[in-house]
Amino acid sequence: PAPASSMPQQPDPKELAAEIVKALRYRGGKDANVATPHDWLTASIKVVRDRIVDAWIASTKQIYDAQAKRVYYLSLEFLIGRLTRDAFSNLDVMAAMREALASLGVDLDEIATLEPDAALGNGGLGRLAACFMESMATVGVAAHGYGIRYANGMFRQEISDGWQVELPETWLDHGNPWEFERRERSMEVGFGGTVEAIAGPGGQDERHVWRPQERVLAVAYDTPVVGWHGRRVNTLRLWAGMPVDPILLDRFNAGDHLGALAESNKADALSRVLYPADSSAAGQELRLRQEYFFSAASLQDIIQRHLSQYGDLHSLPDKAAIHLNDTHPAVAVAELMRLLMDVHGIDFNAAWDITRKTFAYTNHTLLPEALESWPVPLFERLLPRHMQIIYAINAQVLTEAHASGQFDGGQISRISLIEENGERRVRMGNLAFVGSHSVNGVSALHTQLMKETVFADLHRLYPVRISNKTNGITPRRWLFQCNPGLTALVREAIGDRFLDDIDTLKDLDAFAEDAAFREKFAAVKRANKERLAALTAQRLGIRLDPSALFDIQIKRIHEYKRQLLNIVEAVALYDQIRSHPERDWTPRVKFFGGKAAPGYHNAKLIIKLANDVARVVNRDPAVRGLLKLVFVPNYNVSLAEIMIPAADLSEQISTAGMEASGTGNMKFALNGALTIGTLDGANVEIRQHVGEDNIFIFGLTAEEVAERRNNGYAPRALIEGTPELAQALAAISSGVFSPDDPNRYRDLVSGLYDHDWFMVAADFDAYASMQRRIDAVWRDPAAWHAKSIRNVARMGWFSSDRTIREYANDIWNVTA
Ligand code: DL6
Repeated sequence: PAPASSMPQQPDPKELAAEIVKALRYRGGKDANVATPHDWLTASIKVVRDRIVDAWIASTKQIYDAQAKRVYYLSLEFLIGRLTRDAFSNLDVMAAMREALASLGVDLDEIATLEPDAALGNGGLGRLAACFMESMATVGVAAHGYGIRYANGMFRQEISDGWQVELPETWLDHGNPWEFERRERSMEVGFGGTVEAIAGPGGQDERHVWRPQERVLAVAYDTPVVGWHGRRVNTLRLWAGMPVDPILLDRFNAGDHLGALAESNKADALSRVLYPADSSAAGQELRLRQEYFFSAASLQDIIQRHLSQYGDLHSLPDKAAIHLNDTHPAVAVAELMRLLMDVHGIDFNAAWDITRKTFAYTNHTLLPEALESWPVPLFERLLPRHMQIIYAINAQVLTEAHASGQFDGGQISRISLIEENGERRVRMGNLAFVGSHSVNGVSALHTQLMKETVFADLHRLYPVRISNKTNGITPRRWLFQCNPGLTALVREAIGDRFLDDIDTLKDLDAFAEDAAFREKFAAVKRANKERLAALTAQRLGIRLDPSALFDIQIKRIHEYKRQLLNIVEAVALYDQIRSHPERDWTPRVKFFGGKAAPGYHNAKLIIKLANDVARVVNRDPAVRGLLKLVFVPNYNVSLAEIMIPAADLSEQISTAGMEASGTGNMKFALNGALTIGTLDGANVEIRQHVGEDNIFIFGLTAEEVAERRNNGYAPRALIEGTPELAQALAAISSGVFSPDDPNRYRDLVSGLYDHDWFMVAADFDAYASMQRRIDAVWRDPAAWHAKSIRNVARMGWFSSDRTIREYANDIWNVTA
C-alpha cells in the first residue's frame, strides 16, 4: 500500500461549507435558499469528488511511472449500492462534512438517504465485484473494473397483495454526480457481417478481415473507487451504448421517422437493462450482445493503454492481468485472439500463449442451468470471426487431450468447447477455462466440487489450473459503516488497530467472558433492532418487539436457497404454539427479503407464500405475538445495511453442494448474528473459524445429498413419517393460508412429495430441532452474547482484503 503520508489532510469544516455553497452555485447554478435536498447532496458529492480526483490522478501516475502491472476486472455486474458513505468514510471526511453541512442547516444523514442504490447487479456475484473493487483500492492493487452502465439496474420490487411486482429502477433520474463521462474514450464495437480470408505471401498464412454489418459505440463513464484512508483510487469504467450515427437522415427525410432511429435504439438497448436472472443463463441474443459489447470495448481500451505505454503486445501478460468474473465476459478470450492475430498480425500460437497468460477466470456456480452456452448458429451470425477462432482453439485443445492418452471418446466430448448433444452450442465455461492460466472457485467446498463435477475432465487435462479463493467482504462497508454502534464499542474495547488490520479483531475474543462488555454489546444490538423495528412499522405497519429473536433470511429467492424450508418450519411452529400454549416459547420474528427472477414461477410463489403465511400468523391472537413473519419488500444493498446489524440469527440453509460460497453469511457473522446453516459453501469455513460451539450446523452434507439423489430418494415416505412436517404441508396445500385460492400451493407441495430435488423434507427434522435448540440458547442471554461476540472476533479472515491479497499473489502476480 502507498504510505499513509498520501492521506489527504483532514479538511476544515468551514472551508468545506464554503466549497459546498460554491459548488451549489457554480456547478449546480443554484442559490442556497432555493436548493433542494438533492442539490445539497450533489454539491457535497462534487466537493468530495474534487479531493478524490487529486488522489486518483496521483494513483494513476504512480502506476504509470513504476511501469507496474495492472488488474482488469471484467464483470457484467457491479452491485455497488450507495457510494457516498463509502467515499466520505474512506477519505476520512465524514465528520468534517457533517459539521460543514450542519452549519448550512443540512443534515448529512438525511440527504445521504436520497442517493439511489447503484444496483447494477443481481446478487452475490455483483456484490462481490463491488467489495473487490474497494479492497483492491485498499490493499494497493492498481485495478480497473469494467462493466456496463445499465440505465435500469436491478428492478424495484413491490409487493402487491403478497405478489412480487417488478418496476423499473431509474437510478439515474437525478444524474450521477460520482461519474465522469469520457466521450473521447469511445470504442467502436461490431456485430454480424462476414469474414474475408486473405492469403498471405506465398499463399500460405491466411489473414482474416472481419467486416461487421452493424457498428455501435461504447462510451466510457468513469467512477473513482477510493480505498481505505484514500490510499489508492482506482477506476470503475462502465460502458454505455451509443449509435455511430444518432439519426439516419436519409431514412428520416424519406419519411421513415421511426426507422431513422433504429440504430440509436439498438445501441441504447445494449446498456438499457440488467438481466434480472442470477441462476439461469439469460439465453437471449441481447444478452450475448451485451457480453460482447463490454468485453470488446474493454479489450480495446486495455490494448490501447498497453500499446501507448509499451508499444508491443508480447509483453501484455507482464503488464495486464485480465480477470473474467464468471463466464459472462468469456467471449473476451476469442476477442483478444482476434485482435492479436487479425489486427496486430501475431500468429496463432504466440497469440494463444499471450491470451492464456493474460486471462484468469472465476467460476461462481455449479448449477447446470446457470452454466452459459450459446447456440452455434446465433454465435456464428453475431460473431462470425469469433466462431472460427473458437473452432481453432477447440482443435488445439482436443489435440492436446488426445495426445495425453487419458480420455475416451465420451470424456473428450465433455472437454470440447462445442456441445454436440442435440443443438450445437458454444460452452462458455470451457472457453473461459482453456483460455485462462488460472481458474478458481469461491469456497473450499465449491472448488473441490468443481474439480469433481463440471470441470472434472478439464481438471484432469490441466491439473494445476484450478485453485480456491474463498470469497470475502469489505469490513469498511459491512462493519464500520453499517454498524457504527458496534464499531465504536469494539474501538473502546481493543483500540483502533483493527480498523487497519482486521485480523486483530481477534483481540475481542477475550471480551466474550466479560459480563460488563456483554451488556454493552447487547445494548448495541438492541439499538440496531429498534431501528429495524421502526423501519418495519413505518414501511409495513407491522409492530415488532425488539426483544424477540430476530431471525433473518435475505438473499435472492431460489429453491436451492430453501426459503421454503424456513416457511414450512414457521408453519409447523405455528401449529405447535397453537397446540401447546402452555410451553415456554421463545418470541421470534422471521424476516424474509429478496427478489425472484421475473420468469421464475416457483420463486414468485414462495414470496406469495411467505406473505400469505405472515398474514394469517401475525393476526392470530392464539399466537400472542410469539411468532411473526415479515417480508420486507425491495431487498437491496441499502436495506441489507440496516437488516444485517439487527440480526440475531442468520439463515444460511441452502441444500448442501449448491451455494458456491455465500457472502451474506459472512456479513451477518461479522455483525454478531449466529448462523443456522448447512455445511455448504463458505459456511464450512465459517464454522472452522468461529468454532463449532458458536454456529448451528444441521442437515445433510453435500456428499449425502449426492448419494440420496443417486440412490433414489423417496420423499413421500419420509414426509408421511414426520407428522409435524406432514401437517404443515397439508395446511399449506389445503389452502389454510390461501382461502381465496385454496389450490394455489398444491403443485408446490406435491413437488416436495414427488421429487423434492432440494431436500426440504430430508432436512426438515434436523432444521426444526436445531431451531428449538436455538430457542433454548436464546433464553440464556450471557451464553448467546458470548457466542455472538466470538463470531465478531473471529470473522476477520473473511475480509475481502485477504481474498484480494490471495488473488494478487497467486493469480495476478501483482504486489499488494
Ligand atoms: O461468488 C459470489 C457469489 C457466491 O457467493 C454465491 O454463492 C453464488 O451463488 C454467486 N453466483 C452467482 C452466479 N450464478 N448463480 N447462481 O451469482 O456468486
